[in-house]
Order: sequence, then structure tokens, then C-alpha cells
Amino acid sequence: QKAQIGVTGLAVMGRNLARNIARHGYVTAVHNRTDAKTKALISEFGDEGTFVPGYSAQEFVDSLESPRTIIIMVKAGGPTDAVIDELAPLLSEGDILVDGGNAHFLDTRRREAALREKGIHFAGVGVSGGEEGALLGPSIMPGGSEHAYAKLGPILADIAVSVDGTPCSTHVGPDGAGHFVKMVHNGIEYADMQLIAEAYDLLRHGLGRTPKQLAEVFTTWNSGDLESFLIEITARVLAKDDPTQEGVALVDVVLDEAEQKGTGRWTVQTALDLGTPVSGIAEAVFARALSGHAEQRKAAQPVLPGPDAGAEGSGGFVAEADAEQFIDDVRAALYASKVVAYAQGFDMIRAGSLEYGWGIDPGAMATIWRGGCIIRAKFLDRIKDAYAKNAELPSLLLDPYFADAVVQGQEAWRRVVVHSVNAGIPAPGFSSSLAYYDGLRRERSSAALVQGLRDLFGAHTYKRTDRDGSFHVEWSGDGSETQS
Ligand code: NBP
Repeated sequence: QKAQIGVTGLAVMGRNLARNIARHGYVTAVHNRTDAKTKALISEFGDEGTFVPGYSAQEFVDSLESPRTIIIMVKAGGPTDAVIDELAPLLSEGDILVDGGNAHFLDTRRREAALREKGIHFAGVGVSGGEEGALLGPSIMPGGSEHAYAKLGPILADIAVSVDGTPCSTHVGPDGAGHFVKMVHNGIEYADMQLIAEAYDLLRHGLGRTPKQLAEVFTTWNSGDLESFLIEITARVLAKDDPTQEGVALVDVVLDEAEQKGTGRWTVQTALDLGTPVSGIAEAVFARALSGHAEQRKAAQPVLPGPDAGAEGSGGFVAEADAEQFIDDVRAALYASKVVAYAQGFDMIRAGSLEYGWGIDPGAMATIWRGGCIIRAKFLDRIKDAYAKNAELPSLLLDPYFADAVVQGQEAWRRVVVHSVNAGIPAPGFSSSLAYYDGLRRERSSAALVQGLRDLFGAHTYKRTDRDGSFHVEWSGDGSETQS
């Protein structure tokens, strides 16, 4: 019996994806560079569906019906190229090769172009949701040609999670579009987690609440606008005691240096190239980087004191009488900042789509992120609705619902940022999103002065508010204005 689809790369993600596909009734060919993982999959889970093991690339390729569909699920970068180089000579025109790993979208564009010349359809597909999602239903962001999607789409829709009967998988666009959107998804995830961490820090050290008390606060928040997977698991992590010591919170023994695998950094690097201000994501990436500079942090502690904020009510700690108000302010600031981070992420998707001609539908992205992925949240329904009402929305912040959310939250947001500054508790995500809000809404920006400076030192010229054209002042001459 020939297999309908194949998966190569059977580490945690590939194995679970293959099991998910087989559980949905597809005859699934499986292959891994080293045979042990293939054998383990067959012996442990072989009865979950029909698997066809291949112990060489040739055997794997031969076991598939034509035209073939193969999903590669290996480490991104060199390993993906190695697998493509091994498989491509064994494939025929019309075969579909899928990369389900976390590839950089520019690598996907390069691979797609090279394989297209050989008549092979290469589809870069973003898969979110980690190990559990891969098995039980991920959110899937497929890129690639319409032709590839016609064959692949129904399979992906089957294995993806569904929300309100809609599968969390839709054709994102050609070549690198799927991996681009997956990258921005991860960038938003960075921003979301940073904002949650800032809220925790302010309530923990600004208000003196214990992790257990805060677990309750986050649980309450999870039933309102903030309802999301990340808020839910924040409560779980905060409620957890150190499994090796009684009465000590786990969060107090975890080393405070955040790691990153790179998709957040890619998002910011790409945003810089596109000229899209994703300040919320950038602050999150930099906050992780700062946390990792342990030597500098240790050296700074005795040298750089914070504000004199010892006593309750002195500006450092919030007075107990104001505690409830403060907790609610932090909730509002978190929500407003989160709205900004998502607005920036969706701006970036639009910018990437324009730059590469992908034709991405932003509302469809919000729809497929409602389940399966790390940023799944009730709030994404609102984003989906916003784009359904106006597909050309210039910024998510201008949709009436989101405009109202940030406008209503702004007083609380400002109080929290002021408090963080006075207390010496860093809240770069909260404050930069507030700065973005103010930068966006103001009629005149300080960039007028920047343009003046550029004209003085570099004759870079400026435009005027009252006349068309480019202008320059003869700064070292008679001070008159010339038009170029
Ligand atoms: P890893 O990223 O740890 O990769 C391990 C797999 O790559 C193994 O199957 C390994 O084969 C294979 N491999 C390597 Br390494 N070098 C190879 C080469 N030169 N030729 C052939 N195969 C090679 O696995 P993972 O954590 O399951 O992730 C798979 C992909 O999914 C990655 O791109 C990852 O970024 C992405 N992803 C992961 C998650 C997650 O939560 N883990 C979530 C979403 C996406 P071997 O067994 O022979 O060493």
C-alpha cells in the first residue's frame, strides 16, 4: 500500500505531526536520518494508524503515491537544506515538498525558487503550538503555490485545531508568506509574554503581592478581555511551588535570564528592513537580551542604586488602600499595551505582504491564531471582526473597538508607567507602547526638528507643510531657503 503523505524528521514535532496525520486516516510514510526514531515511532505508536516506515531516503520516497507530498520537520537552517538536497534528486516533477520547521522566510523564498526550476512545489508552512499542538491540533500557516495548497490544504485543515467549526489553517500566500506570518506570530508572542512579565513585576515588587496571590489575580483576569492561553498559564506558573522545597515559589528559584531561539530577533530584524515600528516586540527581544547579561547586571547592582522607594506610599510601593485601583490599572495597562503590540504585528504583516506581493488577508491570520497556537486568545475574534468590517484598516488601533480599548485604558496606562518609573521597576513594554500611542495620535511630531538637523549637517533637504517640493537652507551662506 502506497502512502498518501510522508513525514521526515521524527523528533518531538515531526513524530507528533505524523501521528496526528495517521490518526486522521491518512496512510503516512515516516522517515528520520537515524533509524532509531523511526523504529521507536512504529513500536510505540504504530497502532494509532497506518504508518509506512522508510529506512533510507530512497525507500521513503518510493513508498509514496505520485505526485508525492512530503513534510520535512527537521532543525531549521542547514539541516533543512541537507534534507532537501538529499530528497530533491529522488523526486519527480509535480511532487510537493513541505517545510514545517521554523525556517526564515527568506530561506523559504530561496528554496522555493530553486525547487520551482526543477518542477517541484515547495511549500513553507508555519506550525505553531509546540509538541502538544502538533499531536492534538496545531495552528497552521501554510505558504506556497495555489497548486500545492489545493492538495495540501485539506490535509492541513484536518489535522489543525478548529475553533467554532473553522480550522486554524488557511492559505497565507505564495513562497515565504507562511513562514513570515509564523515569524510575526512568534514576535507577538515575545511581546505578549514581556507585557505579562512586566505586569507581574509591578504587582510583585510595586505592591508586594506573593506569587500565589498573583496567580489568583491572573486567574481573574483570564475571564475578561485578557482571556488567553498565556494568561491562563501565567496563573499556573505563579501558583507552582518549587518541587524540591516546600513553601518556595517556583518562580523564585528559576534563573532570571530569558533565552531565545531566534524568531523574535528575526521579526525585529525584518521589521527594521521593512521600516515598520514593532517597538513592543523589539523591547521584548532587548529585555531578554538584557536579562542574559548576567555579568553586567551583577556589576551594576552595587553601583547603580534605584530611587529611594523604601516605605509604603513613598512613591515606590503602592499604599494598601490604593491596591485594588493599582491592580486594575495594571490590568488596563496590560490590555492597552497588548493591543498596541498586536496592532504593530499586523502592520508588519501588511508591510511584508506589500513588499513581497503576497496578498495576505490579515483577518484570516487572526482567525487561524484563535486556536492551537501560543497566542490563542478570545481577543483574536475582535481582530478578525475588525478586518471583516474594514479590510483596509490602516491600523488596528483605529477600529472602533480597539480605539475605545486604548482610549479608555489610557489614564490607567499613564499612571502605571509613571509608577514604574518612580518605583524603578522597568516596564519597557508598557512605556514604549504608550509612547507609540502618543506618537501615532499627535498632530505634529518632533521629526520636524530631526529634518531641520539633517538639512543643516548634511543638506538632506526637508519638505514644507505649506508648499510642495524639497527645500534647503543655505546654513553656511546667507541663511536663505532654496528649492530643489
Ligand atoms: P529539532 O529542531 O530538535 O530537530 C531534530 C530533527 O532534525 C531530528 O529528526 C534530526 O535527525 C533532524 N536532523 C538534524 Br538536527 N540534522 C539533520 C540533517 N543534517 N539531516 C537530516 N536530519 C537532520 O526537532 P523539533 O524540536 O521536533 O523541531 C522540528 C522543527 O519544528 C524545527 O524546525 C523547529 O524549529 C520547529 N518547531 C518546533 C517547535 C517546538 O515546540 N519544538 C514548535 C514549532 C516549530 P536525527 O534524529 O537523526 O538527529
